[in-house]
Amino acid sequence: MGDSVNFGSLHKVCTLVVFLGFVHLLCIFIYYVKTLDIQYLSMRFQNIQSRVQTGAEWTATSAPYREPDPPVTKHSALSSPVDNSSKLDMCPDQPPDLEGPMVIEVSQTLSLDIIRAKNPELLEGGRYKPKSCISLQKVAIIIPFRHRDEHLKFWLYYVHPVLQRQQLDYGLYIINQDGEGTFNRAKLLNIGYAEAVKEYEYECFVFSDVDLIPMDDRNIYKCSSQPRHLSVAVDKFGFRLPYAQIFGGVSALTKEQYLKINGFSNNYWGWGGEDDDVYNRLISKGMSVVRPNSEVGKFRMIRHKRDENNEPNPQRFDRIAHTKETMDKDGVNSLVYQVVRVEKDKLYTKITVDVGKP
Ligand code: BGN
Repeated sequence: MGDSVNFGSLHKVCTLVVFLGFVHLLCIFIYYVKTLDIQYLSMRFQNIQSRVQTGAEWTATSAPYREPDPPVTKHSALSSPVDNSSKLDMCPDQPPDLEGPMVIEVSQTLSLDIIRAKNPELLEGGRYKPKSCISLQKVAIIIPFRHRDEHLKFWLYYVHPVLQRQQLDYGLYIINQDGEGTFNRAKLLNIGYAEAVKEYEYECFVFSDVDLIPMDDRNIYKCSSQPRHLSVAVDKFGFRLPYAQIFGGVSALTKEQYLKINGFSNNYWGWGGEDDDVYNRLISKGMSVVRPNSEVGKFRMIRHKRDENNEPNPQRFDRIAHTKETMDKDGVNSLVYQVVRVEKDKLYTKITVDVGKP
């Protein structure tokens, strides 16, 4: 009888101990959950997810070129000492100071000092943004270049004031091919893109030949919802579009449009075809080309003799016949080059590059 009483109380004590143990564990668990930073965890989770996505995009091609981290915007370089940009309105769709048709004279002698004096609001590297409003787009203007200093002076003299009247937040990049090897225009344009995005959060890229001067400032150097061809009526072609698919001369692509087509081909050495290849890329990705009318789209081409080491490329016909098959492997994801020199002037950023050989 006494034994059974002892066993009964022992059972009660054990039940109590187990119960207290359970309550203790429950308290620890509740405390742990309360101290967790749920927001931090969800951020970490999103971060991991987005890295997996971007990684897949780039590693699939084992590309030497990588999209850089977003540049740290150096506000001090572009704003007045007291940054009042938060109080500014967006610039209007139609900039108020445009002049319309312009007279372009390419016979006078110009010096860089005269051009610098004419553009006092430019900042180091050929950068500008309006003081009175927030630009609608941040635009990188990219010019492929070699031995065309006289043409560049006319371009700077005429186009810088136009871009400022157009109220653009812009930077000018002259991509100079080093050495005397065969010229590669499209690869220089890819390099311009890759170098510009390292410096600023450009949203739009205008690719321009150095010898093309707009004759009407209503032809705004910015991007549209579809890729834009700006040089539609060049004097050399009788102010007419030479053929419906032309995309050379001056054209504008948003960052998204450019990346969708994997940039431009790096394999067009010598003159011709690289712009037709870009057109094929755009069409194959379901985009179309938009243009201003032939009044607004007038351009003067500065006359020149054929450049040395830029002979018509005999491979261009074959290459443009195979754009669709090659474009995913040949473009900004396979871009390899060496920067030889970077010069920052008030009028431009000039980047001399080694593009290699065919
Ligand atoms: C085309 C060139 C373009 C050039 C325009 C204008 C070719 C490819 C073979 C048909 N295309 O003939 O690259 O921009 O002329 O000069 O040569």
